[in-house]
Amino acid sequence: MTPTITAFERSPDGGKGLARDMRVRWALEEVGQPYNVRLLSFKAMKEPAHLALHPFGQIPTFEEGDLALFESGAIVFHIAERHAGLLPDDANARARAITWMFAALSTMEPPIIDLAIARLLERDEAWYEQRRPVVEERIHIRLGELSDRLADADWLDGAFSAGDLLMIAVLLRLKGSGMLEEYPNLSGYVARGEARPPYKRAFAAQLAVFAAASAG
Ligand code: GTB
Repeated sequence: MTPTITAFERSPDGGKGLARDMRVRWALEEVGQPYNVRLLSFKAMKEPAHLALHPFGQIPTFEEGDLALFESGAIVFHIAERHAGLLPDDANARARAITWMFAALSTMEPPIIDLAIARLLERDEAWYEQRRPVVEERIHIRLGELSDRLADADWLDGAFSAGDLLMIAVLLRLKGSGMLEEYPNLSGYVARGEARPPYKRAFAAQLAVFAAASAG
Protein backbone atom coordinates (compact mmCIF):
# COMPACT_ATOMS: atom_id res chain seq x y z
CA MET A 1 0.00 0.00 0.00
CA THR A 2 1.38 3.40 -0.97
CA PRO A 3 1.44 5.78 2.01
CA THR A 4 0.27 9.38 1.74
CA ILE A 5 2.04 12.19 3.54
CA THR A 6 1.01 15.82 3.91
CA ALA A 7 3.13 18.86 3.12
CA PHE A 8 2.76 22.62 2.70
CA GLU A 9 1.03 23.66 -0.51
CA ARG A 10 3.50 26.56 -0.53
CA SER A 11 6.36 26.13 1.93
CA PRO A 12 7.39 29.36 3.67
CA ASP A 13 11.04 28.28 3.32
CA GLY A 14 10.90 28.83 -0.44
CA GLY A 15 11.74 25.20 -1.24
CA LYS A 16 14.86 24.95 0.95
CA GLY A 17 13.66 21.65 2.39
CA LEU A 18 13.36 22.95 5.94
CA ALA A 19 9.74 21.97 6.59
CA ARG A 20 9.36 18.70 8.42
CA ASP A 21 7.85 16.73 5.57
CA MET A 22 11.41 16.72 4.19
CA ARG A 23 12.69 14.25 6.80
CA VAL A 24 9.74 11.94 6.12
CA ARG A 25 10.31 12.14 2.35
CA TRP A 26 14.01 11.41 2.94
CA ALA A 27 13.25 8.35 5.10
CA LEU A 28 10.83 7.01 2.48
CA GLU A 29 13.44 7.54 -0.24
CA GLU A 30 16.13 5.82 1.85
CA VAL A 31 14.03 2.65 2.14
CA GLY A 32 12.74 2.81 -1.44
CA GLN A 33 9.09 3.23 -0.50
CA PRO A 34 7.07 5.27 -3.05
CA TYR A 35 4.61 7.74 -1.53
CA ASN A 36 1.85 10.16 -2.39
CA VAL A 37 1.74 13.73 -1.14
CA ARG A 38 -1.39 15.66 -0.23
CA LEU A 39 -0.66 19.38 -0.24
CA LEU A 40 -2.38 21.60 2.28
CA SER A 41 -2.96 25.32 2.59
CA PHE A 42 -2.56 26.91 6.03
CA LYS A 43 -6.35 27.17 6.15
CA ALA A 44 -6.92 23.49 5.33
CA MET A 45 -4.44 22.48 8.05
CA LYS A 46 -6.79 23.90 10.69
CA GLU A 47 -9.98 22.38 9.30
CA PRO A 48 -11.70 19.36 10.89
CA ALA A 49 -10.62 16.88 8.20
CA HIS A 50 -6.94 17.54 8.90
CA LEU A 51 -7.37 18.03 12.65
CA ALA A 52 -8.76 14.48 12.75
CA LEU A 53 -5.34 13.33 11.52
CA HIS A 54 -3.19 15.85 13.35
CA PRO A 55 -4.43 17.24 16.67
CA PHE A 56 -2.22 20.34 16.31
CA GLY A 57 -3.19 21.10 12.73
CA GLN A 58 0.30 20.75 11.32
CA ILE A 59 2.25 18.90 8.65
CA PRO A 60 3.53 16.27 8.18
CA THR A 61 1.09 13.41 8.62
CA PHE A 62 1.41 9.86 7.31
CA GLU A 63 -1.46 7.59 6.27
CA GLU A 64 -1.12 3.99 5.26
CA GLY A 65 -4.26 1.84 5.15
CA ASP A 66 -6.05 2.41 8.43
CA LEU A 67 -2.95 3.78 10.15
CA ALA A 68 -2.64 7.56 10.55
CA LEU A 69 0.40 9.11 12.24
CA PHE A 70 1.62 12.60 13.04
CA GLU A 71 4.97 13.87 14.47
CA SER A 72 7.84 13.61 12.02
CA GLY A 73 10.00 11.65 14.50
CA ALA A 74 7.30 9.03 15.05
CA ILE A 75 6.74 8.77 11.31
CA VAL A 76 10.45 8.30 10.57
CA PHE A 77 10.63 5.70 13.36
CA HIS A 78 7.64 3.85 11.89
CA ILE A 79 9.24 3.83 8.43
CA ALA A 80 12.54 2.66 9.90
CA GLU A 81 10.85 -0.17 11.79
CA ARG A 82 8.81 -1.40 8.83
CA HIS A 83 11.59 -1.34 6.25
CA ALA A 84 15.22 -2.40 6.18
CA GLY A 85 17.94 0.20 5.88
CA LEU A 86 17.48 2.79 8.59
CA LEU A 87 17.97 0.82 11.81
CA PRO A 88 20.60 -1.85 12.51
CA ASP A 89 19.53 -5.47 13.12
CA ASP A 90 21.69 -5.86 16.22
CA ALA A 91 19.45 -5.03 19.21
CA ASN A 92 21.98 -2.85 21.04
CA ALA A 93 23.03 -0.97 17.91
CA ARG A 94 19.34 -0.45 17.13
CA ALA A 95 18.70 0.96 20.60
CA ARG A 96 21.63 3.34 20.18
CA ALA A 97 20.37 4.51 16.78
CA ILE A 98 16.95 5.18 18.33
CA THR A 99 18.70 7.10 21.11
CA TRP A 100 20.25 9.36 18.46
CA MET A 101 16.79 9.92 16.96
CA PHE A 102 15.60 11.19 20.33
CA ALA A 103 18.79 13.21 20.82
CA ALA A 104 18.21 14.96 17.50
CA LEU A 105 14.62 15.87 18.34
CA SER A 106 14.72 16.51 22.05
CA THR A 107 18.25 17.78 22.70
CA MET A 108 19.51 19.38 19.47
CA GLU A 109 16.34 20.65 17.83
CA PRO A 110 14.77 22.79 20.63
CA PRO A 111 17.51 25.47 20.85
CA ILE A 112 17.76 25.57 17.05
CA ILE A 113 14.02 26.15 16.75
CA ASP A 114 14.25 28.76 19.51
CA LEU A 115 16.66 30.75 17.37
CA ALA A 116 14.51 30.39 14.26
CA ILE A 117 11.47 31.63 16.18
CA ALA A 118 13.46 34.51 17.67
CA ARG A 119 14.64 35.57 14.20
CA LEU A 120 11.17 35.30 12.77
CA LEU A 121 8.99 36.74 15.52
CA GLU A 122 11.17 38.67 17.95
CA ARG A 123 13.49 40.59 15.66
CA ASP A 124 11.68 43.89 16.28
CA GLU A 125 11.61 43.57 20.05
CA ALA A 126 13.83 45.96 22.04
CA TRP A 127 15.41 43.01 23.85
CA TYR A 128 16.11 40.94 20.71
CA GLU A 129 19.82 41.84 20.46
CA GLN A 130 20.28 40.93 24.12
CA ARG A 131 18.51 37.60 23.84
CA ARG A 132 19.97 36.45 20.53
CA PRO A 133 23.52 35.69 21.81
CA VAL A 134 22.04 33.75 24.72
CA VAL A 135 20.03 31.57 22.37
CA GLU A 136 23.02 31.17 20.04
CA GLU A 137 25.27 30.16 22.92
CA ARG A 138 22.89 27.33 23.82
CA ILE A 139 23.19 26.04 20.28
CA HIS A 140 26.98 26.37 20.33
CA ILE A 141 27.20 24.30 23.49
CA ARG A 142 25.26 21.48 21.84
CA LEU A 143 27.14 21.77 18.54
CA GLY A 144 30.46 21.57 20.39
CA GLU A 145 29.35 18.48 22.29
CA LEU A 146 28.02 16.81 19.16
CA SER A 147 31.18 17.70 17.25
CA ASP A 148 33.33 16.13 19.99
CA ARG A 149 31.27 12.94 19.89
CA LEU A 150 31.24 12.65 16.09
CA ALA A 151 35.00 13.34 15.91
CA ASP A 152 36.22 12.04 12.54
CA ALA A 153 33.51 9.42 12.06
CA ASP A 154 31.23 9.52 9.04
CA TRP A 155 28.05 8.81 11.03
CA LEU A 156 27.08 8.93 14.69
CA ASP A 157 27.23 5.21 15.44
CA GLY A 158 28.48 2.89 12.71
CA ALA A 159 26.43 2.83 9.52
CA PHE A 160 24.06 5.64 8.47
CA SER A 161 20.80 5.31 10.43
CA ALA A 162 17.53 7.07 11.17
CA GLY A 163 19.48 8.78 13.97
CA ASP A 164 21.76 10.42 11.40
CA LEU A 165 18.82 11.24 9.16
CA LEU A 166 17.03 13.17 11.91
CA MET A 167 20.23 14.75 13.24
CA ILE A 168 21.19 16.04 9.80
CA ALA A 169 17.63 17.22 9.13
CA VAL A 170 17.82 19.24 12.36
CA LEU A 171 21.31 20.63 11.67
CA LEU A 172 20.33 21.70 8.16
CA ARG A 173 18.28 24.45 9.74
CA LEU A 174 21.61 26.11 10.69
CA LYS A 175 23.08 25.98 7.20
CA GLY A 176 24.19 29.41 6.07
CA SER A 177 23.99 30.85 9.59
CA GLY A 178 27.75 30.54 10.03
CA MET A 179 27.25 28.54 13.22
CA LEU A 180 27.55 25.10 11.69
CA GLU A 181 30.58 26.18 9.67
CA GLU A 182 32.50 26.70 12.93
CA TYR A 183 32.52 22.91 13.33
CA PRO A 184 34.11 21.48 10.16
CA ASN A 185 33.33 17.88 11.09
CA LEU A 186 29.63 18.76 11.53
CA SER A 187 29.56 20.67 8.23
CA GLY A 188 31.11 17.62 6.59
CA TYR A 189 28.57 15.35 8.30
CA VAL A 190 25.67 17.44 6.98
CA ALA A 191 27.22 17.54 3.51
CA ARG A 192 27.51 13.71 3.53
CA GLY A 193 23.81 13.50 4.31
CA GLU A 194 22.93 15.96 1.55
CA ALA A 195 25.07 14.00 -0.92
CA ARG A 196 23.04 10.81 -0.43
CA PRO A 197 20.90 10.13 -3.53
CA PRO A 198 17.75 9.53 -1.39
CA TYR A 199 18.21 12.97 0.19
CA LYS A 200 18.64 14.53 -3.25
CA ARG A 201 15.45 12.87 -4.52
CA ALA A 202 13.49 14.04 -1.47
CA PHE A 203 14.87 17.58 -1.81
CA ALA A 204 14.01 17.71 -5.51
CA ALA A 205 10.47 16.48 -4.83
CA GLN A 206 9.72 19.17 -2.24
CA LEU A 207 11.36 21.85 -4.40
CA ALA A 208 9.19 20.81 -7.36
CA VAL A 209 6.10 21.48 -5.22
CA PHE A 210 7.34 24.95 -4.39
CA ALA A 211 8.28 25.69 -8.00
CA ALA A 212 4.87 24.54 -9.25
CA ALA A 213 3.08 26.68 -6.64
CA SER A 214 5.18 29.72 -7.62
CA ALA A 215 4.52 29.19 -11.33
CA GLY A 216 0.79 28.72 -10.86
N1 GTB B 1 6.87 18.26 16.25
C1 GTB B 1 6.20 18.31 14.97
C2 GTB B 1 6.86 17.33 14.00
O1 GTB B 1 8.06 17.09 14.14
O2 GTB B 1 6.17 16.81 13.10
C3 GTB B 1 6.25 19.73 14.46
C4 GTB B 1 5.47 19.90 13.18
C5 GTB B 1 5.57 21.32 12.67
O3 GTB B 1 6.15 22.22 13.32
N2 GTB B 1 4.99 21.54 11.49
C6 GTB B 1 5.02 22.84 10.89
C7 GTB B 1 3.60 23.31 10.64
O4 GTB B 1 2.77 22.56 10.24
C8 GTB B 1 5.75 22.78 9.55
S1 GTB B 1 7.43 22.29 9.76
N3 GTB B 1 3.37 24.62 10.90
C9 GTB B 1 2.10 25.24 10.65
C10 GTB B 1 1.32 25.47 11.90
O5 GTB B 1 1.78 25.07 13.00
O6 GTB B 1 0.24 26.06 11.77
C11 GTB B 1 8.11 23.73 10.62
C12 GTB B 1 8.70 24.70 9.65
C13 GTB B 1 7.94 25.72 9.13
C14 GTB B 1 8.54 26.65 8.29
C15 GTB B 1 9.88 26.53 7.99
N4 GTB B 1 10.50 27.49 7.16
O7 GTB B 1 9.84 28.35 6.59
O8 GTB B 1 11.74 27.48 7.03
C16 GTB B 1 10.62 25.50 8.52
C17 GTB B 1 10.02 24.58 9.36
